[in-house]
Amino acid sequence: MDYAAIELVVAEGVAVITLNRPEKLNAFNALMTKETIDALKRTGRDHAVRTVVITGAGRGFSAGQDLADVAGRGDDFSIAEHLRAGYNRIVTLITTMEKPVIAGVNGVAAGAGCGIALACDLRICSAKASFIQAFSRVGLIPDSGSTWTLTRLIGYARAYEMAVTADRISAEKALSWGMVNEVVPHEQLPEILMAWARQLACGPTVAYGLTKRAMYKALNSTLAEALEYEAQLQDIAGRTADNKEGVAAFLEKREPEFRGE
Ligand code: T3D
Repeated sequence: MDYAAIELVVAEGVAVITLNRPEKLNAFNALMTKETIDALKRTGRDHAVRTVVITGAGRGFSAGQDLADVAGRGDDFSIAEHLRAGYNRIVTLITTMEKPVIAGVNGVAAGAGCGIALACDLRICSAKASFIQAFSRVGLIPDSGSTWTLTRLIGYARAYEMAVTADRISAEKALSWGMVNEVVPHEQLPEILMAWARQLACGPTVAYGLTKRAMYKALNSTLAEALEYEAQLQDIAGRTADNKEGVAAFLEKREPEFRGE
């Protein structure tokens, strides 16, 4: 589709958003931020899209904020507004999209690039992938939701260690820490990533979306609140065509054919 700093390809129920500034390790400039927001809105609205993949062109996933742009800012530049209008919207679009979003981490994910990978529902990684909370190297604190996602994924001590050391965490260590779902040989990443995406795109999309909504709410709920919210959302899931199809398929001893409805 019509983008310059990203690519968006939709096929077989899967939208692939490729961050596409490989010469800068897909660092985010204003255009890439704007286009990523647009692509996430578009794919979120498109009922034909049942899974979204975010990956990077070349040898990186994303090196975060383009630091060349930072150097050119005036004194009146508001970083808070920059975050609200950019990374915060990207992270919110990913985490509230009621369909699975998979990060295909093909290489280094640093700074806001790391935050965006962590905001996705699943992370499928190349063995060459790595994660760097690079912010403190440039005198900043973690942003793009990293203070929230990373502390929940790996716990405070490891999250704080990553933040203050800005050390590179290998894909294997990320797997052992519970930051990522699978690490695969580098050459096989595109194939395995798309196998995950196509499988999820054939699933009960409404239930997948409601699961995401329920789990996010549960992260800040009491058990009693989570039980009640599950009941409310199950009421919605239980009225979908995919629920009827799943039950029928079980009783007829066949594979279900979910349509995402
Ligand atoms: O102020 C605000 O906007 C607040 C928001 C902050 C959000 C953030 O993301 S802050 C953190 C910003 N990111 C970083 O600090 C990471 C900077 N990059 C690196 O530390 C290294 O590039 C990596 C460790 C990620 C990878 O290292 P390496 O050795 O594999 O690659 P490289 O040679 O450093 O980079 C390759 C090219 O990409 C190079 O360009 P060149 O010299 O070949 O023309 C390099 O300058 C460029 N590049 C990499 N990261 C960025 C970048 N250019 C601009 N901005 C970058 N972030």
